[in-house]
Amino acid sequence: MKPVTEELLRQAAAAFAFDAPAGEAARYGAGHINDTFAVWAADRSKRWILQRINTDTFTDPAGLMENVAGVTSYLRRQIAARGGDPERETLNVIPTRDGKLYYDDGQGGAWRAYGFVEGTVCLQKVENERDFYTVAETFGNFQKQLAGYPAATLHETIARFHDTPNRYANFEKALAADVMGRAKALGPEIAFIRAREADCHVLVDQLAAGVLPLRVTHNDTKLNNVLIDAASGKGICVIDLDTVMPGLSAYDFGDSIRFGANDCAEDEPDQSKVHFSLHLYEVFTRGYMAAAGSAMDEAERRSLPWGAKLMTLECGIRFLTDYLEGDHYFKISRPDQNLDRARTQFTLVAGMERDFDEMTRLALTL
Ligand code: ADP
Ligand code: GN1
Ligand code: MG
Repeated sequence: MKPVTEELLRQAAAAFAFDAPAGEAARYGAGHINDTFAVWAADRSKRWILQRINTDTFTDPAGLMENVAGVTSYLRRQIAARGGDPERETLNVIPTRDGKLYYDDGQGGAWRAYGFVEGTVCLQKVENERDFYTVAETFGNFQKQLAGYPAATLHETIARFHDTPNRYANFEKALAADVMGRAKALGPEIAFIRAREADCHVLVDQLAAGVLPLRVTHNDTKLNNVLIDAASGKGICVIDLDTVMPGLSAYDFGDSIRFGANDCAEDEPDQSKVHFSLHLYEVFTRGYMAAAGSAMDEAERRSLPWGAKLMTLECGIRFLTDYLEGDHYFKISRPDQNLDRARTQFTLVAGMERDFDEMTRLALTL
C-alpha cells in the first residue's frame, strides 16, 4: 500500500457522514495490518476511528464491509435485547456521505469509519489476571452471541486464513525461493517447524471429518482486539472484525492463548524472557468456558489446547515466512522484528508442549 499522505487522510475524513464537523486526525493504535487514525471533531467534543483497510491483505473490501455491517447490526439487536448499550458494546459503522459502507479513495485505498468507544483501555500485554479473564469472557460471549448468525452469508475475507498445512506449504515455498538470502542463518527455526509438519494437520483434519463444529469465529483474538471498560474493568467491545468468518472455536481460544498466556512482548528479542504461563492459560480457560463452555462437547474441548499450540506455531510460521520474503506483510519498525516475533512463537510452542497434558485436563474439566 502507498503511504497515507495528509491530503489522502483529509479527503477520506471529508467523505464520511460524521455528526459534527471533523478537525484534526492522527495515527492511533498498534495494529500490524490496517492504517488507523483518530479523527477529532473540530470542537474536540468527540472523536471517531478512521481506518484505511489494507487492500493488499483484504482484496475484497466490499465483501469485508458487508460482513462487518451484518455482524455489527446483528450484535446491536442482541445487545439491545439484553438491555446493554449498543453504542459501546459493538463497533458501529459510520456510512459515507453517499450512504456507502466504505470510501474508495481512487488510489487503491478503501476507508471506513467507526464510532470511537471512549473510556476504554486496550492492552498490549496481560497486566493482571482479572483483565485476561475478562478478555476470555468477552471472546467467549462473542462466539456465543453469533451462534445463530447465518454463517453461510459471510464472505471469506482471507482464503484459508487458519489453514495451517497451507501456511506450512507457503513457508516451504518462501524458503526454497529465499529471495532475501536469509535462510542460511535460520537452521534451528527451520528444523523446529519441519519437526511439527504432521501437527499442522490435526485441526483441519478433524474439521473435515466432522468431529468439530464450524462456528462463526473472530479468527484474530489478540488481547488488543478487545476494548476493556476503564471504569468497571469489564470487557465491553470486540473490535477488528475483518477476519470474522466461519472457523473453529479452537482458533479463537488458541490465538488468545498465543498472545496473552505469557508476560512478554510478541516481538521480544531475548528468548530467555519468553515463558508460556500455564497459570494464565488456566485463567483464560475458566473465563472462556464460563461464557461458551456449555455448548462444547468433549471433542471440541480437546481441540482447545491444540488451537493454542497450532495458532502459535502457525503465527510463527507466518512471521518467519514474511521475514524470508522481505517483511512485506506484517508492519515492522526495526530490522529482524519478524524474526524475533517468530522465535517468540516457537519458544511459546515448546512451553505448551511441555504442559500439554495439563492443558488438556483443564480444557476438559473447567
Ligand atoms: P488492526 O487490524 O491494524 O489491528 P484494529 O481494528 O485492531 O486494526 O485497530 C487498531 C487499534 O485502534 C486497536 O488496537 C484499538 O486500540 C484502536 N481502535 C480500533 N477501533 C476502535 C474504536 N472503535 N474505539 C476505540 N479504539 C479503537
Ligand atoms: C495481525 O491486524 P492485527 O495486528 O490484529 C494478523 C493476525 C496475526 C497478528 C499477529 C489479518 O493482526 O493474523 O495473528 O497480526 N492479522 C491478519 O500479531 O493477518
Ligand atoms: Mg487489531
